[in-house]
Order: sequence, then structure tokens, then C-alpha cells
Amino acid sequence: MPKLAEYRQVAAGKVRQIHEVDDELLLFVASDRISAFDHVLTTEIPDKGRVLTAMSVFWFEKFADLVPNHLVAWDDPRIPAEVRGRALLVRRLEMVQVECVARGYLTGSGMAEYRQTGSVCGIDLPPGLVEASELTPPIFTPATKAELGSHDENVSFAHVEGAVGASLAARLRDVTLEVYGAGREYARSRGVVLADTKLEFGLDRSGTLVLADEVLTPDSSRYWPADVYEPGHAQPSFDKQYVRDWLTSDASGWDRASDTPPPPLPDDVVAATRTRYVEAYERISGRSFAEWPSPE
Ligand code: Q0N
Repeated sequence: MPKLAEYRQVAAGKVRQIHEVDDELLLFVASDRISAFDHVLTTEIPDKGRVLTAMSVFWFEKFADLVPNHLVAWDDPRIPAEVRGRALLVRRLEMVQVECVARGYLTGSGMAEYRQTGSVCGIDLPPGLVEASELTPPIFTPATKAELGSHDENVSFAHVEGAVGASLAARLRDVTLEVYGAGREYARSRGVVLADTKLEFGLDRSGTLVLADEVLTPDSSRYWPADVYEPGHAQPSFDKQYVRDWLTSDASGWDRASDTPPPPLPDDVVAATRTRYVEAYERISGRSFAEWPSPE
């Protein structure tokens, strides 16, 4: 088995890295790091990388006949043993430089823009919507990647057309809404509200549009528990709520408004959060996380 260090790192995000395997293949590696309130925490959540990888694979397989994807293998001798279960072998693509966001509920930057303008990414919405209102039908709200450390910037559909051409723009919108719509209905049937998602696409050598990155994971999408869903206020996060509650409690001693980094998480918050990630995977996929590969 190769060592991860033998594969040159070609890209890194806050919690994921990409390494080069050969001319055609990359290794997409998810870490156990977690972010909250725009900080990457010093405490890791054991198994988070494996859970999100398993979830991505589940969705790639589910959507395989809707759109081709970059997944080549999730258990393969070219995957180093040290990252087994949290690394995917993927096809190298020409990435489309558009963050393809679909929203079925109004929250986050979508809500902020609606409050200021009554529209999101140039899409007029009806008046009277509140935090977490359902959007029927869901809307395509593309964004462009900002510098590391700042937030992606919402753009209009016309902006995407200008950047990639009208035909690819339309295909990005249509596929994004199809994937999100299918994911939302499926998740709902399993007691989870999939509020929104961010997809990334690439083009293969034949010019075929291919779904890349991670798909419908809690890091790329907002997951809310369906049993307490109620529009009009901020919804609890399915996965990160224990972390947010502790960080904003007196017990943490942390001031979110300060520019100090958050303190390490207590063991009980880590354990509860790990359980939530596993629960999200098992609820959505119907599969047992115990069966997912691990380094041992
Ligand atoms: C690629 N990114 C941005 C780390 C990952 N299949 C691919 N082929 C070529 N390039 C990429 C992929 C994929 N997926 C994607 N960088 C390279 C994704 N980053 C975001 C931050 O975390």
C-alpha cells in the first residue's frame, strides 16, 4: 500500500484535502476536523471523515443514473491504509468554477439577501417569508468562490451564463435542482430536512458534465431534524447543535464576537456529536456504519 505522503497534495480546504494519484486520478480525503462559527476547531470528531465519506458514496450511488460522478473507488489498494474509509479515488476533471447551490428552505445568506432585497441571486420571492420558510419549488442560487477565509459570493444566473456560457449554465442549474430535489424528498422520508446544498461539477475530456466534490454531506448541506421543524426561527442543526450550544454557553467561556479562537470541546460534546453524524448516515442510508471500511 502507498503512503499518503507519496501523493502530492494539490488542493486543501478547511477540512478536506486533494492529492494527486496519477494523471487521471485524485485522492479526495476527508478529515475529522469540524468547523463552527467560521472557525476550524482544535478538537476533532472521531470518525467524522469516514461518516461523511460513506454518506457521499451513498448519494453518488443513488444519483448515478441522474448524473455521472467522479467516484472511481472507495476501497482500493491505491488508497493508503492510513486514510482507508475517509478517502475516495476520483476522476480528475476540469472543474467548473461555480458553486452550485440549491435552496429548498430560506436561511443563511439566502435569508440575509431576501431581507435586504426581497430576492436571492436575482430570483424574486414572495413577500412575508420568514427564517426557514420552505421554498416551493426550490431555487438555484449560484455563488462564486471567494478568497480563503471569506464567504462565497452569491451571483445571478446571468452572471453564471457570462462565466460559463448559457448552455452549461442551464445544465448546471437543471442538474443541481434535480439532485437537490431528489435528495430532499428522500431525506424527508427519513425524518431529515435537507434545507439546501452546494454541489460542484467538472467536465471530463469528452465535455460531459460530472458531479464532483462531496455530495449532500452535512458539511456541504444543511441537515435539520424534521420532528422539530418550524418556520419562523433558526432551526437546530442535525449534526453541529451540541457544538454550537456548548460554544455559546457560559461553560465554554468563549465570546463568539471576539476574535479569539474557540476553546477545545469537552469529551461529552465530542461523543454526542460523533453519535449524531453516525445517526445521520444510518438514518439516511439505511446502512450500518460498522460495515464501513476503517484503517484496521
Ligand atoms: C478539485 N477542488 C475544490 C478541498 C476540496 N474531480 C476533481 N478533479 C479535479 N479537481 C478537483 C476535483 C474534485 N472534487 C476540486 N479542488 C480540486 C474542492 N476543494 C474544496 C475545499 O476542500
